[in-house]
Amino acid sequence: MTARHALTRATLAAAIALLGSAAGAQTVLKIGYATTKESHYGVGSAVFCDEIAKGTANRYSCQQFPSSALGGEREMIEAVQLGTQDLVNTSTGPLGNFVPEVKVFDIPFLFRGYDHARHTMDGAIGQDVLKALQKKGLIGLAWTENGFRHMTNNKRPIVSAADAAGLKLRTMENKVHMEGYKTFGLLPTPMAFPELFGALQQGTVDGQENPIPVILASKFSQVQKHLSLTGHVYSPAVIILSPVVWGKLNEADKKVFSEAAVKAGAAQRKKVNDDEASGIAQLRKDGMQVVEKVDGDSFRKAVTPAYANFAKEFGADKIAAIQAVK
Ligand code: EAX
Repeated sequence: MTARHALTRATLAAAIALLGSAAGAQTVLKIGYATTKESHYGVGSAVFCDEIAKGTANRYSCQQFPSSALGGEREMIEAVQLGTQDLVNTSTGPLGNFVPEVKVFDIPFLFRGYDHARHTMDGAIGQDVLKALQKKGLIGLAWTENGFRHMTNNKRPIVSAADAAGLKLRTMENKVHMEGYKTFGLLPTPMAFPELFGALQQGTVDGQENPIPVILASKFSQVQKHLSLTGHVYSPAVIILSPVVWGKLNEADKKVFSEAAVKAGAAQRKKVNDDEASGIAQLRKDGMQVVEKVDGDSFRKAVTPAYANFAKEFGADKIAAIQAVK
């Protein structure tokens, strides 16, 4: 391309953009998530929305739908795939049903802690899986975060796996979790998140498991007595864009959207850190009895036999590669 051509093209693009904004060509994208606007999902989504508005001179902005207003996470992912919803900031809980590559991250006790999990998601392994969403008609813009999951229940304090045994526990619609939790002796009951508070209130299930930010934002302290810091599995989250919207973006806009999602992920992780730091005290204040010193080895020992199946499903080499991330 000659310099003159490049210039003409740039001028043309600017003219079209100007024409667009002059004509008020503003696109308001719907973004949904499970928890409140003040929660980690809300914090991350707000950053994403600010960044795309800034980066596209307000040609794109968002309308936020917190607190599962657009439905459960599985429903929202489906809607984004169909293009009837533009964006979702969702946990990977139900995502493995759409994109099997995601499921490996749902193995209990796979990650040693936040650094390990975040390095894995940000590194080659995590980024490859993010790209795999495209094959299923989902645009994974960036990993955000839900956090390490802890158990709550109304029956007894859980210190070791023996205490967990026999409890009816709501799980996400996630086969890997369910298989893992069965090894703890739990009775996993899959249920969409919007039904969970009521189910806990009515005693349909004894307990549930979620990261501290979700337990706080959803006020589970009102319906659950015991919290145990089991940290038994990492719960990644991701901002997914509809391929319908993605197809309309020019290259510069695509870059703006992708970078906005990365910034959203950083802000969401920071909120998870903050909630982890201050949340336990808050939940105690709200009346929960908290077991901080959990016998993690009893859970790890229980789940070890299931790793043979996980290796068959995902490849022992894949699991080892994740474990080897520093
Ligand atoms: O993503 O369903 C769940 O328990 C999730 O952790 C929650 O919807 C937040």
